[in-house]
Amino acid sequence: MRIGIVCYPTFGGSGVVATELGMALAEKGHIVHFITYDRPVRLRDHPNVFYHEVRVSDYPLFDYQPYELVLTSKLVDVAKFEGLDLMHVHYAIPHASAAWMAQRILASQGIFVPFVTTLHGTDITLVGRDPSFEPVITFSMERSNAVTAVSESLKRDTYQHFPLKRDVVVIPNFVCTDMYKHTPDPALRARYAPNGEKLLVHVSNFRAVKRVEDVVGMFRILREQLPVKLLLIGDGPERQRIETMCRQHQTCSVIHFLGKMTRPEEVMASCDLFVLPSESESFGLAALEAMACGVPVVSSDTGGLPEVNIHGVSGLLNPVGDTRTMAENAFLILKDEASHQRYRDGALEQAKRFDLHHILPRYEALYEQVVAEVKA
Ligand code: GMT
Repeated sequence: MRIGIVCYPTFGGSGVVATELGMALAEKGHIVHFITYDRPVRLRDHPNVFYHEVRVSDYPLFDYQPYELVLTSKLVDVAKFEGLDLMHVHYAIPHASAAWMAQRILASQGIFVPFVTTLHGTDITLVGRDPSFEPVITFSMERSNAVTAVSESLKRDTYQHFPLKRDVVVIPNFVCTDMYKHTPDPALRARYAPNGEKLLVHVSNFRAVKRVEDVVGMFRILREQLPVKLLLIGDGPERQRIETMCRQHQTCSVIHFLGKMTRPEEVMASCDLFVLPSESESFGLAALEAMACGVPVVSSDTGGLPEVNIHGVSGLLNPVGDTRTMAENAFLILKDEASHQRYRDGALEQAKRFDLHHILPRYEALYEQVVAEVKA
């Protein structure tokens, strides 16, 4: 198949999922065209992968550049000249409405290209709930040839927040377990945990919804009981505040900010516990990636996280904001080797359920169904 993929090319989970999906499809012989405003961070060179940049003009009349229109034109162009069978847009805003517009323009020229919309979370639970977006999102979801959500929880949220009548198919996020292994790097451990401390890790875009202050909060409580260090990976609006907080607490020698990394799993694979205390999380891809490295997870009990992190198996779930319980649960996991190993094994087993090889055929089957429906 010839598939056009639209996503946000940044470090967010939706862009990672879209890119890894495209790479896996290319590996299976599909031709994949990425249509994005920048090269997706996880995109690798492959003979079946092509990248088309959406270049928004900086005409001085525009206070706000019309990204959606430029994307629409690009979609029309790529669909027409590369002979796309299907467009797959990740994140509803504004990708689903751009795809619908492109579809209508193509149809006016006698070309019919279906599109699949994948909902990732904040497009529904945060940004999408803004009433100024609601009519467009509802409309473009209704007009998508298929809509998928990355968890049962996100599917429920979608029906709760939008007056949607159509089906939403759940296809969970995935991880390539061949790429993620528990392979501790002795040099990294020597650098950050020279005295055999347990290494805690958190990866996010440091937005308020991630509650990074709770990672630091639970870490400070846990530190009273256990020799631990903390690695914070990623960057975003909250980073400065968190860094200032750590300086005030004089914890700079035990908390390390590593910034944005293209391959965080290389660090995670050397860590002992992943912490994800988010306010809301439709899935929690970073937690799944940690689990695939054999790293148990202490997370909040919110959104899609209980579908990914199984309480008592791959890690432990906690009420949002309850840093004391998070610290107690982290202690339960790390307190002795037997317990830690049991959770490590549980994390690996649970990650295998989301292996790429199980999930990819579900997308392929959906694509085939959608293409067959429009041909019928
Ligand atoms: O978490 C973010 O802030 C980024 C956001 C995105 O759109 O990239 O992530 C969402 O999509 C990910 C991939 O499907 C999910 O794993 C995240 O849970 C989801 N984030 C939220 O729901 C807050």
